[in-house]
Amino acid sequence: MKQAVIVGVPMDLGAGRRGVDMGPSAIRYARLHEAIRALDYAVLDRGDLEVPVVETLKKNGGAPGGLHHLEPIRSTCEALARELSALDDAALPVVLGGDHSISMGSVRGVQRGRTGLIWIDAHADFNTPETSPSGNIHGMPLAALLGYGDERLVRIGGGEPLEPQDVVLVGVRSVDPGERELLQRAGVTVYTMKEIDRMGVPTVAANVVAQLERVERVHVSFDADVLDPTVAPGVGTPVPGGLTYREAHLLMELLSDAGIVTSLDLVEVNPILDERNRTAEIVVELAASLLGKKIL
Ligand code: B3U
Ligand code: MN
Ligand code: MN
Repeated sequence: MKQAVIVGVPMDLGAGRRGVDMGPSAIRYARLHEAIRALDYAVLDRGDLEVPVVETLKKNGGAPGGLHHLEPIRSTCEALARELSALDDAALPVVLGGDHSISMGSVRGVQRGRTGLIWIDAHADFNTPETSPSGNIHGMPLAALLGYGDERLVRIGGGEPLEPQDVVLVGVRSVDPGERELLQRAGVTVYTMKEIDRMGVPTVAANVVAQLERVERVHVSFDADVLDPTVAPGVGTPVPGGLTYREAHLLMELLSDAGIVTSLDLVEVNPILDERNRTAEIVVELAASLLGKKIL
C-alpha cells in the first residue's frame, strides 16, 4: 500500500501577521487524513514539530536588509529537513504549514538526486534580505533554495542549490522590484496569472510536466494565497486575481495524471482570517485532487 506521512509545522515566524501557526490544526480538522485514506494511502501522522512561540522571542533584524526571526526559523527548518530525509523513499511526505519559510526545510528534506520543484503561489518568494521590503523570511524561501540570500538559509539541510531549469513558479501576481530582477536573472520558469489567463491551465500544466520530465522527484509547494481571495479568504497576504476553484482543481488533477509528484507542502492557511475553515477545506480538496482523487 502507498504511504503518506504527515508532518505539521505550526510556525508563523516568517510571516508579517500572526495566525498561520494554526494552519496544521485547521487542515487536520478539515479531514485531511480521511481524504488521503480514501485514495488508498496508509496515513501516518508524525504530529507537529516544536516551534518557538513568537511572544517569547525578540523581533530582530528590521528591513531593509533584515531577517526577522532568522535563528528559530533556521533551526525549525533544519529539524524538518532531518525528519523528512530519514523517511523511506517510497513514502509521500505531506507537510502542513505554517508560513512558507518552512519549505526551506521540506524541500531540503526530500531532495534526493535531481529534484524538481513546482511552487504554486501568488508571490514569487524570491526576495533576499537586500530586496525584501518587509524582512519577513516567508518572502525568501524560493531564492534560498536556489542558492540566493543569507548563507544561513541557503545552507539549511546541506544546502545543495536546486537547478533553475528544474524549478517552476505558477500563479504569481505580486513581485517586489528587486525580487523581479533576481528572479529574471536566476532563470527559473514563471507562469504568472497573465500566462494562465492567456494559455489556460491545461497548457501551463502540460508545459510544467514536460519541463520536469527528467527529474527523479517532484515536490509541490502549495501556498493557499495562489487561490483567489473570494475562494480562499483565510490567508495572511491575499492578492486579488488568483486561481478560481476550478482552475486550481484542474491544475492539481493534471499534475496528478502525470504521476510525477513525490511530496507536498500545504502552507499559509490562516484560520484567524478564514470563514468557518473553508480555506483549509479547499486546501484539503486540492490535496486530494493532486494525490489522485477522480470524479469517475
Ligand atoms: N513579497 C512580500 C510579500 C510576501 C511574500 N510572501 C508572502 N508575502 N506571503 C515580502 O514581504 O517579501
Ligand atoms: Mn509563498
Ligand atoms: Mn504567497
